Amino acid sequence: MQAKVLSSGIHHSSIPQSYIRPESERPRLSQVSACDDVPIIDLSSPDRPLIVQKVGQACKSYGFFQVINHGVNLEAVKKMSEVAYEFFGLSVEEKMKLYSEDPSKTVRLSTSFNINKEKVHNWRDYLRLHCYPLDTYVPQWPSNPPSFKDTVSNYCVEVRELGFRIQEFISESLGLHKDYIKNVLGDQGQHMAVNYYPPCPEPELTFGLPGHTDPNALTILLQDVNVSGLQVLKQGNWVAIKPQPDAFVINIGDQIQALSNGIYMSVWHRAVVNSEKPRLSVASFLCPQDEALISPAKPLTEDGRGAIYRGFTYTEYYKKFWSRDLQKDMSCLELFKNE
Ligand SMILES: O=C(O)CCC(=O)C(=O)O
Repeated sequence: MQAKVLSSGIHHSSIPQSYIRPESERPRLSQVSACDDVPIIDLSSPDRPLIVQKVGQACKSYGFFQVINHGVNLEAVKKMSEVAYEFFGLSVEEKMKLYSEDPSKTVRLSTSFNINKEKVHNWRDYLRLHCYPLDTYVPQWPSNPPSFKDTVSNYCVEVRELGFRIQEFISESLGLHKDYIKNVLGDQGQHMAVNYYPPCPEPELTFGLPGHTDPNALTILLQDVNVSGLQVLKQGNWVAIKPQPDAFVINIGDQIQALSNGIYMSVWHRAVVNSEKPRLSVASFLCPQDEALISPAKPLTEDGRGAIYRGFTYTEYYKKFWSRDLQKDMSCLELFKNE
């Protein structure tokens, strides 16, 4: 099969035309400053009300935060990064066995975002895995590198627990019962995107991933500690998030924005590339059960604004999300607003 991935060993001295963004959409890297007040929340604090308060503040003003002392085994995290690098270092023939452009596939290696729907491509390869229930999906995962299945399964179990803890903090911070989000989302799905951004000869002209919000409920992102690339939109400006050792970046997704009746923000974020080093990130997405009915929590609609969003199932939402290009100007959630 023809190599369609960027991690094919082919060296590019300039980027192909199909990756070049129009002038008005480029990342303008020199105008991006470092975010100097990233909320960092220590989850080992015995003061639970303080954690809840900090989570609430971060969700309202940024839609994202970082957690440290999060309880996920640091050795499991290290091994996850190592096996991910090993996977992208495999021969192109080996990797292409998993290649697919069909977003409905539960295991696939792909490139860019939605290569058949988008006008301009992104400088990214990614391995996308469904991860829950593990028994169903692990047999379909790559068996090369040989440690892949065990390492990634362990990581998935730990990260899922962390996600549930954070959902409790978020529920409480909205004045809801701690299990509110978990109860509404049902038996949550879990997906993973292992993103690999090869060095790019012209990083000013393209993105690893352009600005987007995540369609799911909560994202737990492991950043490459040695190579920056994540940027978030803060008060209309893109700011760079410096990787913090032993931390996860937590992003509020569209479903929590909807449940919170727009009080919390599904954060706009993007990944930029650089000319020197490959970069890796591992995004774990907790997603509502397919049939879960998502609508603003009743107590949050009683301030005179009513429900901003109409009710929808996650299946409906997810289909809509993948039928579009990742657009930098409008979140998919806009399409679910009440008149
Ligand atoms: O690579 C990153 O830092 C961001 C990844 C991301 O936004 C995604 O996978 O949706």
